[in-house]
Amino acid sequence: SGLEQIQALNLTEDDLPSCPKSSPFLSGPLKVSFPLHLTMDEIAQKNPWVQMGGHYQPPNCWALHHTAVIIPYRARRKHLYQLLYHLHPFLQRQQIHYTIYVVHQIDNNTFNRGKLLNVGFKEAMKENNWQCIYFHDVDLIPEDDRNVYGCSVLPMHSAVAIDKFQYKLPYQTYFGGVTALRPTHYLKINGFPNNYWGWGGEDDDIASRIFLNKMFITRPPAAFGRYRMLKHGHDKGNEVNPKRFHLLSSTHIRWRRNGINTLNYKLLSKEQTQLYTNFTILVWRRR
Ligand code: UDH
Repeated sequence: SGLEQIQALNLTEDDLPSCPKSSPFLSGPLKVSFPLHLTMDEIAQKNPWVQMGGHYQPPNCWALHHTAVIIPYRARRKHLYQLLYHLHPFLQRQQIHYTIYVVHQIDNNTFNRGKLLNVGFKEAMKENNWQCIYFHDVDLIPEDDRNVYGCSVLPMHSAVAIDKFQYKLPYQTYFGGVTALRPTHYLKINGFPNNYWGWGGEDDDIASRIFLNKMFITRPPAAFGRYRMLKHGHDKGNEVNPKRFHLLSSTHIRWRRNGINTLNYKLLSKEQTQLYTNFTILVWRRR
């Protein structure tokens, strides 16, 4: 294949023309459906250009975007398969260079989305000098491929219009679901907070961190930033966090000493599967 040829030749930025600003393969609005009984093999067969570990690079041009997609995960296998099934073709049509990383919290502690995203950032940056980090919930399926997964100079909130919220922003400063930052900006705000256990608040905390650092967020046009949310009930171990409002009231005091600079976890394993790189981790929780 073209990709193998390029790898064999070890081509670099100097050997390939840049990809065009707008990919000729975009289709715009997508008809999103959810096939039953998906398997990894089936999805892999549909994406022969994706390499082990969930890695892809356009074969004929040098990508304009180098993006790590990080998915916080526990016990949502069906959602993960649906997301991989939709996201791989979506990203390939955008002609970007990317890898999909899944950060799996395997312990029985309360779920901690912020911490998992910090782990994803740290581990992904060890693998490659990514220029853009996408933080992507497992249950959000994009509906328009003009929503390009690359970073601009501003932190990006991509999940602008979700069906569950009648395709409207639930509130103006909402920064949840699918967001992206350049590593320099992520480090400047000290990443996500590590101490939001259970559902809610960590997305508002990172929004505060951005504003406290005098940055602004940007969004794609609502027609592009459309998503369908996969249905799910209440997850065991991700109960609504009653402390979230209290924590949010002191973000301005805590953000410098709670984040990527105070992250602790244990990486149990790293596996390359056909469609993603998996980090299995234990989070620590002080009692
Ligand atoms: N997640 C898991 N497993 C869990 C919990 C969360 O993988 O057990 C991940 C997953 O990527 C998910 C994300 O964390 O998409 C966010 O969690 P969520 O889907 O529960 O949050 P969201 O705000 O849910 O998207 C909206 C409806 C949930 C109602 C429960 C609280 N009112």
